[in-house]
Amino acid sequence: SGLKTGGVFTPTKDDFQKVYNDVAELLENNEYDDGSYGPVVVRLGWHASGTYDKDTKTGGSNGATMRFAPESDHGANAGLKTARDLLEGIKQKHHWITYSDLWTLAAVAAIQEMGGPKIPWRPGRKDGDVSACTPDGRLPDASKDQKHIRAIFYRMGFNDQEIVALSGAHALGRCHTDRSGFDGPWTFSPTMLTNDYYKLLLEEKWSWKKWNGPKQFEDVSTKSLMMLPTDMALIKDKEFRKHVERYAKDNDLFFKDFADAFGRLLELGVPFEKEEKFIFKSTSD
Ligand code: CCH
Repeated sequence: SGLKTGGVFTPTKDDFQKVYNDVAELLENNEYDDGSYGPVVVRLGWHASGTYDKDTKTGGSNGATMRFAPESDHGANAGLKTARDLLEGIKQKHHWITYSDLWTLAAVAAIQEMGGPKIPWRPGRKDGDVSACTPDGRLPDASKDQKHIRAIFYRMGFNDQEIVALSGAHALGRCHTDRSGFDGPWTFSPTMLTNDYYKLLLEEKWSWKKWNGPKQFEDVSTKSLMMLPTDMALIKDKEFRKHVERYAKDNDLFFKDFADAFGRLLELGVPFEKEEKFIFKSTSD
């Protein structure tokens, strides 16, 4: 466990593994959604990080500025208070960890606990103040097309292959009418990370859902699954589609590329002092 030198606590890998274990224990809950907080915790890590702008070097997970308005009130962050509140108990117990390290570590724990790949992670983020909040509009708008997706993710520094790999996270969780306005899950197993998102995109027939809500797709055969306009753009666009086909065929390849891209996402813009990354033990190891 951590060393105390001159009153300063220096956490070790074991201390971070304890945080991982405590997060893992909180995730399953039969009262919530599909039985797990995992998806909303992944989304918190992604939205905390996906504000990065490589040209101005602003945004990203460093700072954990989503704790403050106006960022907490940005439309894209609706519902993420659930994840932040869930993790507050962990912060109170392990007060030495920064919110920015905690949120990203929790996203790694959620991916691993939902059957996904190991995501190497390292500490070093510092919490900022309200002045570092990013302007609204840095996260993707689900009603848009491939041009918008590219503009948003290229700004973070990702390429087409990485955009498609990251999008596979939509195997997890669901849309909520009281958060984004959209409704429903993408896959039949929303608490397990698999390449089903890509398979369903290619294999199901999708049509516009007839309802009063925002424009979204539903699967023709069961009408119980959904795709956003931005999800469908990944098979309409030839360059994106190539990667959807690769990942639909090969779950190992998806896991490898997802782990690389998601690990990088969580590190965008962070001035780390140390190179060493930790690979956490999953509960099932
Ligand atoms: Fe996403 N996502 N996402 N998404 N997302 C939503 C939910 C989740 C977009 C829009 C939405 C990524 C990329 C995109 C998750 C992870 C990732 C919702 C529903 C919308 C809308 C929110 C609600 O109503 O609760 C758009 C647009 C893009 C890209 O163009 C990426 C990248 C990731 C992670 C790597 C996860 C997980 C969820 C489920 C959350 C939950 O609460 O179940």
